Amino acid sequence: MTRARAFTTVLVVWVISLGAIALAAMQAGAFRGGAAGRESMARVRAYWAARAGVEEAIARLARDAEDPDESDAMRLYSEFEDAAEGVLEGSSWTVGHSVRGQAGVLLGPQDAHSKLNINTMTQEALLKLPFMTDDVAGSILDWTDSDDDVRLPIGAEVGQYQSLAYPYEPRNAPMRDIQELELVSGVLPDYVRGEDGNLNDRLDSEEDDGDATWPTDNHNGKLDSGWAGVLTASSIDGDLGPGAKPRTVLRGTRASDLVAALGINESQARVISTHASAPSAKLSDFVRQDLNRIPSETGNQPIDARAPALTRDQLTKLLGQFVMEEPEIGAPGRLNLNTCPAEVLEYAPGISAAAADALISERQARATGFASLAQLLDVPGVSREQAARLIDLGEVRSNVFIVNSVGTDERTGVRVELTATIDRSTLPVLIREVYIR
Ligand SMILES: [Ca+2]
Ligand SMILES: [Ca+2]
Ligand SMILES: [Ca+2]
Ligand SMILES: [Ca+2]
Repeated sequence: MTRARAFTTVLVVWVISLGAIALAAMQAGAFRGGAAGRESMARVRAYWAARAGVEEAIARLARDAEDPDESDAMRLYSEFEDAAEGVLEGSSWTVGHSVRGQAGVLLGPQDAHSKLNINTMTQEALLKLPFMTDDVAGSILDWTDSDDDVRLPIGAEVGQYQSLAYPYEPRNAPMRDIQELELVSGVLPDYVRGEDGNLNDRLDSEEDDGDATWPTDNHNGKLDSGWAGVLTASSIDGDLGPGAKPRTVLRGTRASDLVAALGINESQARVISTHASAPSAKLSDFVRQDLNRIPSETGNQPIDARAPALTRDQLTKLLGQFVMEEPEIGAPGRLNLNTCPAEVLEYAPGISAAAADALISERQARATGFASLAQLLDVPGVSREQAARLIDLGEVRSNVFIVNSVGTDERTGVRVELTATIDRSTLPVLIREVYIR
């Protein structure tokens, strides 16, 4: 009896002990589940805040696309800045970006057109980049050109990539993403990223703490990014001109239609339409020289030596409302001369340092930026030839912006980062790509 009781007691204690262990395990599980639940709720709140930041930017871009202020090229950017911070219930967002070599994080989306499009770069232009060599520049051009012929003296085509342990093929078409550069033979990720280890165009804490964490950085409060700080693959050219109206293709437009569209006389219209029919003609040719000096295709004789020069107003209309030929869908974007940093101009082909300096100081003096390309002719220290070259590669408005929006749950500090590429090269505004971190 005693033994049985003792047994029972032991059994009960054992059962109770097991029960206690089970209960403790269940409580621990419930605690972990609760923490996970709280964490995921915090992530949901942070996500919606980040998303609100992206939507605010899209709303500003759509409004500007539908109702542009043609006298103020910078209005969109101040509206972006106004919408760059906000709060939802229990959470907040910040939209920001960093500019290579400048301090901290600036409010608002990154203008993709403030960088040079990699798909427009020549060998000569590529060679100005730090760490660039002839063979890497050749390999980049081989990566994007459509053929399989290895560039001389040295480049890389399909054979080079097929001989790797993990073979792949070059795109043989324009790059879609700046990260794609890292696949090109001879390119190291460090060249592309510099201190911007996560390639989000934003100075993050781990990118400004020296060697404490990857990536290595110089802890100077500035994002010393690599090639990706001056190059992009995201900018897109479009056919929308001032007032978001489609531009007219100049080549093939009848002289009589030009008279009405530009407010010019018949001899001016004839020079423009005759010159535009030449395959090598560029819109910038009408800036390079006055109409009475534009030669005919066959010789050095002017088309019409008595054609009056275009007035500023006529030239503004010509450059704003016309394109030489129909742009291809998704063609590489042009550089925005209102927003490109001085450093990006250093890598722009054919632009002298003096002209770049003059452009930047004139721009700083104009709160509304350059409202039209024709205003480049007013920049002291920029020759007509330099103005024409700026017009060949540049624009005064942008189509594509990259919105990096960080949502933060106020109570837990949990963050969600959304990076959305938004595009108004056609209307309505499109979201091309979204990354979530
Ligand atoms: Ca190729
Ligand atoms: Ca970063
Ligand atoms: Ca670091
Ligand atoms: Ca730095």
